[in-house]
Amino acid sequence: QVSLKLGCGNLKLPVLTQRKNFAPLALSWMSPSSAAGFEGVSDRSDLQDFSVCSSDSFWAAVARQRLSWIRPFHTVQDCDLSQGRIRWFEGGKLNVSVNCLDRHVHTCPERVAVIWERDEPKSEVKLSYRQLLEMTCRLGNLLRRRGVKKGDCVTIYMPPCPLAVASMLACARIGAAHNVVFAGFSADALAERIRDAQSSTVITVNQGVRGGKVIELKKTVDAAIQSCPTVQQVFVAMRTENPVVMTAKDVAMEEEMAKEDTVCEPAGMDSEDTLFLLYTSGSTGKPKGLVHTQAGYLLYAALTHRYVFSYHDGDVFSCVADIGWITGHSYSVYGPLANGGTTVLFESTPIYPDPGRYWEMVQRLKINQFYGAPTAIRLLLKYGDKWVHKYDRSTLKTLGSVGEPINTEAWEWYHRVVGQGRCPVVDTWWQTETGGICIAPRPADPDAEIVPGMAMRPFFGIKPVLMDTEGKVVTSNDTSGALCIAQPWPGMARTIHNDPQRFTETYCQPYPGYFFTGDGAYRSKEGYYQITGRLDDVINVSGHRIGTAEIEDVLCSAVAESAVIGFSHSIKGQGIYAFVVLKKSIDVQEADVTRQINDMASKKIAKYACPDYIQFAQRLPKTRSGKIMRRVLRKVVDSELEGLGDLSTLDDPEVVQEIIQGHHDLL
Ligand code: 6R9
Repeated sequence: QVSLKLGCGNLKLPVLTQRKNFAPLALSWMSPSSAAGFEGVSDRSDLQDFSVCSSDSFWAAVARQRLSWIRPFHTVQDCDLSQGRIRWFEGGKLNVSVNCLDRHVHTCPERVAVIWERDEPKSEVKLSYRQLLEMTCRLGNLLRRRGVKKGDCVTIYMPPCPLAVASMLACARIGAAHNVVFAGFSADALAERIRDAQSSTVITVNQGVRGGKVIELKKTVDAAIQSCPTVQQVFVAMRTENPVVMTAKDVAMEEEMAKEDTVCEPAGMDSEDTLFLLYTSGSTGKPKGLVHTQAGYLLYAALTHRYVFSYHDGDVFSCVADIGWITGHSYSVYGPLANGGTTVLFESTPIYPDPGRYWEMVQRLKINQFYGAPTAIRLLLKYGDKWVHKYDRSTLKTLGSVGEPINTEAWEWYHRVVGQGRCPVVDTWWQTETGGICIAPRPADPDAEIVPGMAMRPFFGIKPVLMDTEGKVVTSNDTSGALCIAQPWPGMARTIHNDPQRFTETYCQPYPGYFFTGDGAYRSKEGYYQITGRLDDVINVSGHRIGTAEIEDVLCSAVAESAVIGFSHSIKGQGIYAFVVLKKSIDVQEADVTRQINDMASKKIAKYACPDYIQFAQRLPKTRSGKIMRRVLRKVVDSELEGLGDLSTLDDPEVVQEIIQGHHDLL
């Protein structure tokens, strides 16, 4: 018996080899230069061209080579971006968990699949592919026994841990979709996502532990499901030793899993069946549940993981994002596991117990690729080089950055201090919508030039285009525009759950025939891309996307009127600045309203949604038709008073002076 200590919940895993053979596939690494015999392709740059110009041939070959199919696909793709129709590998059947687990258990059962870097330093837990498969199978059987069926959607509200990964894969095994909700979200935000996904099953832990603090996750689930009539059962795993009150709906997860068989028949899934929903913020108040499907998503996550980071067999890969975000899905779970890799799940924070945490972990776990967010790099930079120098980072080969633009100072520190000037820094641009990395310095050539702070080059099969204000494609270089992608790729989201029309309107209609990303970009003289930021009302706080309308929705009950904008913040990238107008009728103190706003933002959304500044104003600048002129507010906050622009449509230009004065008083 292997005793696997998962926090407190002890799960005994009998040492068994799998009894059934689920169509193993020897994973042959395609060498891009030999390029699987693509016609006319002799080097990596040819391969890039081929992948875009002969996209169907490229993706068909890669899909056959990289994925293990139960039944081969008959159609590579059937897409029409102008209609919002996106389908890949139709006719094909496969199981994602088999691709991530079983086939590696056949070739290397004892290879470490997951290293769980727990919040408590130096207490990591390692699981082999065999152990992770057994855990997944037990959970798959348990879910099945408790009535979860193919096509259901299970909500997972857990911090990064092996049981969270097993939960995702167990859903995939039995054909249920998962909906992972970031465990920092409030009960209200969780409830909204459970309701929209119509989940009847939720998986959580008794308590989370982060930065030495205990977080009451089960209590949050209890509060959330009060307003979720669909929820019938809650699986509770034990992360700490503290017992929690169990209700009639609750299932003690480890105890029940221990009763299950370690073999679980995988469901044969169609390529286009849903693999997961993941909610993200848009420019309206309502988060959107983006839908990702089986084959195309997995293939794209695997291929990008392999090539962008130059991941090789035996490397230890560490993506420190939470599994509640797309980065955690694609690069902590699906990409590395599909490639038979070893992935680190990071439960802690960059400064717990001290600002050396990442690098001490790199030394102890011998990490080869480290993938993190600019906000953390900027924070660590402020603590100084000594925290980095203390630890041996000689195992590091590639450093990655994701989630927001990385400024040159942070890029150079990451490169020079963390990577000792010898590890390439790959700034990777992508989104929840794109499923995997779309623009990054080194998809094709591992020795290609990298310009600091630039995402640089499109990945295989990706054709970025910039659009001008008239909606025409900009063909020249050294210009900026709205970033679109000209042809479909397998990893892209298929639709928005419950709202296909919003998908088409948001992504497909602004530039018909193209996928609109919502970001602006600059293309340099050399043809390299740099992302300049969102073009819509979405702001990016420490790499967390949040719609200004979402925050305004929360504020509206406390104040008469509000306008929320993003501003440049030295650590967080962007901060939240709220202009509010108090209700006239009641006598309230500004300090009370401030407290109320912060309470509500963290209660209704999450802590990171609390404004950094709240400016109380008598009124807001509006057009004569009553629209708030956010452009003016942004300029005031950015101290660009010369560039206020045309104020002739303002209802009362006086108001601008009041706003400027109020801003000065606040700072
Ligand atoms: C993966 C992820 C997506 C938005 C995206 C953009 C910003 C992400 C970036 C970047 C500049 C990068 N973004 N990576 N901006 N450089 N390397 O973060 O997904 O949470 O959906 O956010 O984040 O604005 O549109 P998601």
